[in-house]
Amino acid sequence: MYSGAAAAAGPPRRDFISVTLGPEEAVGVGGYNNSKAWRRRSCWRKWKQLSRLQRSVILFLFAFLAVCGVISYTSMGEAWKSITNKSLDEQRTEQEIPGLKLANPAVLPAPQKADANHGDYPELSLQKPPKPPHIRRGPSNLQIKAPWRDMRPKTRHDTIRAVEELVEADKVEKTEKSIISWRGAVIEPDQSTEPPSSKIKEPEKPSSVEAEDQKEPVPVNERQLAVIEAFRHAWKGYKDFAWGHDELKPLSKSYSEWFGLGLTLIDALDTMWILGLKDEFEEARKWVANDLVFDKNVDVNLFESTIRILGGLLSTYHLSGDSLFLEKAKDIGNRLMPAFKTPSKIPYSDVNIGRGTAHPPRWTSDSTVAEVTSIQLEFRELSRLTGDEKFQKAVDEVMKHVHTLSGKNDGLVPMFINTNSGQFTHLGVYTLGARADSYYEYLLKQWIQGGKKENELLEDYMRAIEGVKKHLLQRSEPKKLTFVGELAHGHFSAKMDHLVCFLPGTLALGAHNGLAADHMKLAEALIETCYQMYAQVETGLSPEIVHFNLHAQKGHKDVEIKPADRHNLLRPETVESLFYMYRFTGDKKYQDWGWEILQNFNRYTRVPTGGYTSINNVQNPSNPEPRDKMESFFLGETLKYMFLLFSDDIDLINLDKYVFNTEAHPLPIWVPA
Ligand code: DMJ
Repeated sequence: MYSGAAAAAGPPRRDFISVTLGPEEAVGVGGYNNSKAWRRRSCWRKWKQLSRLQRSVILFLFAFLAVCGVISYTSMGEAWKSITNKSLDEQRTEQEIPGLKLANPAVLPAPQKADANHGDYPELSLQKPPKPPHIRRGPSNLQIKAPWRDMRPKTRHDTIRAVEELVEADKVEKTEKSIISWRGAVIEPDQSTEPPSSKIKEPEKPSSVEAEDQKEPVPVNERQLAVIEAFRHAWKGYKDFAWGHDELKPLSKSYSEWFGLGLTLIDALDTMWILGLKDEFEEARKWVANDLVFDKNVDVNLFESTIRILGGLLSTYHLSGDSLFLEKAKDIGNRLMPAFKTPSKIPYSDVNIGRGTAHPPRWTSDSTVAEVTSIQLEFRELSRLTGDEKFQKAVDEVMKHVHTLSGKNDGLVPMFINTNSGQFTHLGVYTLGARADSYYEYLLKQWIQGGKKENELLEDYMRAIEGVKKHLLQRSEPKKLTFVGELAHGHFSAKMDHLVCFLPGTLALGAHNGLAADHMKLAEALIETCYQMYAQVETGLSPEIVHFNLHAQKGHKDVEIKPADRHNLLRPETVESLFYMYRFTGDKKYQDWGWEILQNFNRYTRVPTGGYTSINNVQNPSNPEPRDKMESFFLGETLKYMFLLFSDDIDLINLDKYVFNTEAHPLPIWVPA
């Protein structure tokens, strides 16, 4: 407003604050004066010029602003203080909790994150850490990253490393998702029928023939059906009267215990598999899963439990692929190991599988040579499957030691060996029957199992067969049957155990594997003799022991039987050799001989209410004197070899892929990796 006009209009109205500028104060008139004194004087003059009301309003406004300033300063200070204190508390907590301690505590408070309130709920926070942005399974070092690491500026190197880590983590995840199957094939978990924890890692070397080579049971012929019928009849007796016990007593409809480990059931498992008896197999499997317990205070014979139980479980594992049987095999294998804790490392005959102690028989510190040298196939296979070499080491040591021992006669071994000295005892008696038989069998079979590389085994086998030829072979009269007798302190005895009838089969197996052709000739001659041990007897069943006539006498056959030897225990050896002979020659006469034997078992040993029985007198068809006992090897061996003998399928347990232990349990031949 222009002040000259207001003056001309009379005194100004007091209600208005008006500022009248004097001429010296006018800008541009008399120059610009901005000195402090001038400004102070000017302000004061202006303040004086204000009305009282105007001055009161201004003072009130200043006072109001001052009060507001004090109040807001106080509350903001509190807020700041609380923010600062919380941040420090958090730092302290993180540095004090084990596992969360920072190697290099941050100098500045860490930036607050949206979820960074774990200080308020430490338990929750520690138990369940916040998920990282990418969730993947894998080793924790690939997942857990220090929080500060991600906050560093990313260099090119960091980015490459991060990608590498992701690739690594992805690989780990894929590996974890894939499971190695028992057959050694990689399968996806959803294809797997078993939880991953029960999968068995297949050893890398040496690898075995894969079990998938085994075909589903092929259609069976009439003779095989007869074997299946015989098996079912035997099984019925066992199931009805002896379920879960060692042996059936079919006449008294009860059972006998030897080890109390369901011996017949275990011995028969792989026979049921081979015969295609799946229902029976499943039922027996359930018993193994639920009732077979080795943690028992019981003495078992090392050899018998190895060939029947360990061997049976291992072969059933191979045929069925069911890891239950391997787990059980490992259990019994471990429990048998105390037997090897002897001064000489030649094992004791008996082990208490519950207590972990072992001892020789009460009357001697000797072990039987066949027993300590016929557990090797099983323990070696157990090592291969478990990757634990202790089993193989223990039994290999026995073989190496026996290899070096003196006291042999052109490769033939005595029957006893001392567990203290490690030396043979009772020198001078040589047999291929009881107490020595499977020593010879296992020399060849270990050599085959191991891929024909262990030359000492082959050497000992070849030398022994030469020893048999030189010292033990003779011909009987009148039929001139070749037989294997015994040598006692230089005297030949024309005695032959039925047990020796494993030999034609073993010789044929050796010849099939490239050994001397004359071994096959000898096998052919010996299997004829073994057959005659049945054919020349009234019941058509062999006695336990025969004596051959060396001199022709009118009215006498080749075979003589002493009263103490005329029992038959349902043994397998002749049928076993018939099987090998048929496999390698295709000569049907071997099947026919086996068929005769089966019919005679049915005629003289079958118990109508279920089961078969050993008999006391093979010479009395009208009363063979049943003994009331069915040995486990009748189901484990005799009927199995019968079934295989009548089969024309060479892949039904292919002999280039499997080697039978001495209880007829097939184990894989190791193939080079
Ligand atoms: C079985 O236990 C085995 O075959 C062993 O080698 C000898 N004895 C019986 C069968 O006769």
